[in-house]
Amino acid sequence: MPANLTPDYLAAEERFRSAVTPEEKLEALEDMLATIPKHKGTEKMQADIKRRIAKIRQETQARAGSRKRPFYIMEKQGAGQVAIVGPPNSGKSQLLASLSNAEPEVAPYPFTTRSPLAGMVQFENVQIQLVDLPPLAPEGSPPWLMQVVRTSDALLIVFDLGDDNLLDQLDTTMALLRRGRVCIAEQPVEPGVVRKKAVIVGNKLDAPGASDRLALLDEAVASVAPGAAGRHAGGGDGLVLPVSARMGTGLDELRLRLFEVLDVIRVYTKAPGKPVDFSAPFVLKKGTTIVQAAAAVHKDIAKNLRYARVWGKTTFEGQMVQRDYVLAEGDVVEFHA
Ligand SMILES: Nc1nc2c(ncn2[C@@H]2O[C@H](COP(=O)(O)OP(=O)(O)OP(=O)(O)O)[C@@H](O)[C@H]2O)c(=O)[nH]1
Ligand SMILES: [Mg+2]
Repeated sequence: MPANLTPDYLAAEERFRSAVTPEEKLEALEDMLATIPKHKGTEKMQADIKRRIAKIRQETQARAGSRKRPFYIMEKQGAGQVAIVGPPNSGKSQLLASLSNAEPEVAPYPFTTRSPLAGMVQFENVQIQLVDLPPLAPEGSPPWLMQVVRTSDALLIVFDLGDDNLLDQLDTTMALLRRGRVCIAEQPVEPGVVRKKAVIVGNKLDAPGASDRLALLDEAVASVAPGAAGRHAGGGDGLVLPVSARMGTGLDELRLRLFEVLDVIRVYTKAPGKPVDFSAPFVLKKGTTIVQAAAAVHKDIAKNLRYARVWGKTTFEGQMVQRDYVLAEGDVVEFHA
């Protein structure tokens, strides 16, 4: 019996043949099943399509199962992921609570935090992900902690300005990071050691004696990790940023430094003759070129790109630039094919 296949069915079958991913195949097969004429002559074909659908479903489910991440791997979100590290009880969780909507447990004794918790921090028109972690301590930290530290984009190291053993905190933290094969200073790294940029804060600025201890910490950081914190645009002369997570002091400056430590730029795209939407930046790595930015928007834009116009602090209004032009923070780009 002739199957009398419809154009819709044939189109779906064509899509199935050119499908690459299991998802595409599944979608095409489902369309084939929906559009195939339902009569005796197509019964075998229908059964065949159903069998193939079942097989793909089974395979994708099996894959999803085996790819399940361990609990401590936090999916990156926003402009970048910053891991909060430091000695016990320094106020890491309080900082996350003060900067984001997350509600970590905060308590006046050490080793309160046992598993990671992520929260999003708003900085102007972007969000930065912070991950609160158990403390780095000589008594021991969970074996997965350094893995989270190593895969993060940058670190927020929190010390306790209310603690007389402040310099021990610093030495111990640096030693434990090194043992975990992470370095934060601008030293040449040995194989297997990853270098992380860090924002270093002295928390509990409201505690008695905190300012004196801040001066000590600043000096010590300058000698053990010069350049660790990098240069920053905001105020504050020292490497260590003083904050009070409890009182909210210094948190605006901290948001800025969290953005800076990620080494990213914000770029805005516009269509010719249209206004710019400044609320939705593309967040790109420093050093990104025009053609790389185009690829981040859509691969076809990059492929067909002839030139772009850029409005920014380092260009004149609407300057024509080539594909290899390196973008700057805040640039507005108009792609031309
Ligand atoms: N005075 C003062 N106390 C603070 C500040 N921030 C946090 N604390 C207190 O310090 C204690 C420890 O705070 P947590 O945020 O739990 O410290 P943590 O670093 O997360 O501790 P662990 O999870 O054990 O590593 C709590 O009693 C907080 O209330 C601050 O800015 N000023
Ligand atoms: Mg904590």
